[in-house]
Amino acid sequence: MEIQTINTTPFDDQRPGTSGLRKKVKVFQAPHYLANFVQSIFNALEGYQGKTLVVGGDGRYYNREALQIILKMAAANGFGKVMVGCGGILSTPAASCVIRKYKTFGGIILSASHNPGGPDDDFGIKYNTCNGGPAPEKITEAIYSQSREIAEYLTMEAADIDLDTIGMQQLGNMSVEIIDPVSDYADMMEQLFDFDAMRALLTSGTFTMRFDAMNAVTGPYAQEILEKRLGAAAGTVLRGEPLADFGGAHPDPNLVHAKELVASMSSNDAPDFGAASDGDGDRNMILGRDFYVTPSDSLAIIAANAAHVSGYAQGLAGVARSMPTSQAIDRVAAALGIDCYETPTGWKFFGNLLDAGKITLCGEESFGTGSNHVREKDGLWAVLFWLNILAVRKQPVADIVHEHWQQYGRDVYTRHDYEGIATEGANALMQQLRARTGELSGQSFGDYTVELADDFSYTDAVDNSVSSNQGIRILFDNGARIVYRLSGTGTEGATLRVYIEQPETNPDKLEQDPQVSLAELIRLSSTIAEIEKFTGRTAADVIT
Ligand code: G16
Repeated sequence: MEIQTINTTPFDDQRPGTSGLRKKVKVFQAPHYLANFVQSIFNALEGYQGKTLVVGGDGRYYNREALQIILKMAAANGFGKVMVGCGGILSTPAASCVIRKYKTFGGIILSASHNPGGPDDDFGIKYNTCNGGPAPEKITEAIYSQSREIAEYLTMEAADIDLDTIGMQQLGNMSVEIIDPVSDYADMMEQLFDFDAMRALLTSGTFTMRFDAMNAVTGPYAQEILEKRLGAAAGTVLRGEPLADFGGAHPDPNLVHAKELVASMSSNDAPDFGAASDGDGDRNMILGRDFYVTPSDSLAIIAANAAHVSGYAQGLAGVARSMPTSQAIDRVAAALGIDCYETPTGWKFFGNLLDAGKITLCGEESFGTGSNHVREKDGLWAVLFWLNILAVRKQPVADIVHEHWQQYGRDVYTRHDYEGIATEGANALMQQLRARTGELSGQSFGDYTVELADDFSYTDAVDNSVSSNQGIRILFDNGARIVYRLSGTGTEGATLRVYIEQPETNPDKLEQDPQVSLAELIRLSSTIAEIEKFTGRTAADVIT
């Protein structure tokens, strides 16, 4: 098997976004496109000769072809071994778990997360470092600069690896180990949670749950853990087989894209607990009977109830949330007397805080929750955390949330997304807002007076690195906030995200629909940023 040097020229659009490089499948299929990026990853790294790499993906269209390309390139570049999930499958949190458990050099995860899959839809690739987490900005920027000057890449002429048989194979001097993608992860969950109590609840005959795997990667993990190890009734896991195109569905666990599950939670025979996960298994949505738990509330409630869960009962070192995530977790941290960090959007910003032991739990409004058990957000972990709380507290989901609001107050919250808007208009909107932050401070809009408006900048509490331009914040003197940022995960045009939040402590108003409670702020969010003028849109496409 001979190593081949292939001449190539740079592509100018390979800067990783919020979470790796995401493009249409057809872009990745263009000659040299994927190989250029993979070689750029390797060129940005040092000291991997003879070391082990983990590779796997969410099973979406082009996953297998991409894996074969990466395996040959890893062999030609001198890796000693690659561990691959059987069938090319590894959920994002499971990949993080395997990287950490086997102390590998790093890993490559193939996924475009919650974006649709199929020949005309999205694909993605990202590099994770030896801590199991997404590469920090200094590495993603180094990969990008390599991609701008790449002139050749290394590969190997060899037969394809059999991805479907567990065991060892050889590719040149590199060994390839096909591993069970589920068992290491499932074993870890068994260490963190009280499986006996959860099994007792699920087999009690008085409690039912439904988990929607959305035809995506979490199906086999949920079947093993919920149905096999915890004894949940067969059929508890819906849409459990990972499909290359997610069955034509959009694997994003929110009220819009998991609508069958949401509808079933309001039916006469609704289960007690409902949950869903996304394309690559790192996001989660939590539902009770006729009740939706916002991701921001879910994070706060998990933190407030950590003492009930054996893996976390020893106490929390601290917590963190991304800037646009609601301040519900801040209230819990204050009550517990622990630090609460505010980071930019992107799981990579939690890595240093977790590694340094400054935080135990962290989460984002974008349906991401996690802990120091891995270095990715973890959908099934969040679902199991809730199940553990339900097994101990023996109350309905809605009651647990209502009691939480009574105790801590509620941060009424909504996110309005304007999708697929023209990039120029989106950039112009952000630029004018940025330019006006100074003049906005002190201005009043009806009952709302701006205390501070700025473009969020973050200084890492561990390595002091600074990340600027992370979103426009408008903070009002009554604790309300409006935040504007452009998504860094889309593949078509731009998506403007507007995050709207207001604290509520009046017991009579705690239960109100957020779209009603926040009506005035929602209106202000549109007029202050002149959304219609810059985007032509009068209403958001997705409201969560
Ligand atoms: C990724 C990141 C998250 C981020 C989310 C949304 O999630 O890992 O940290 O919150 O994107 O980012 P944006 O608002 O820029 O679209 P995932 O699940 O897509 O990998």
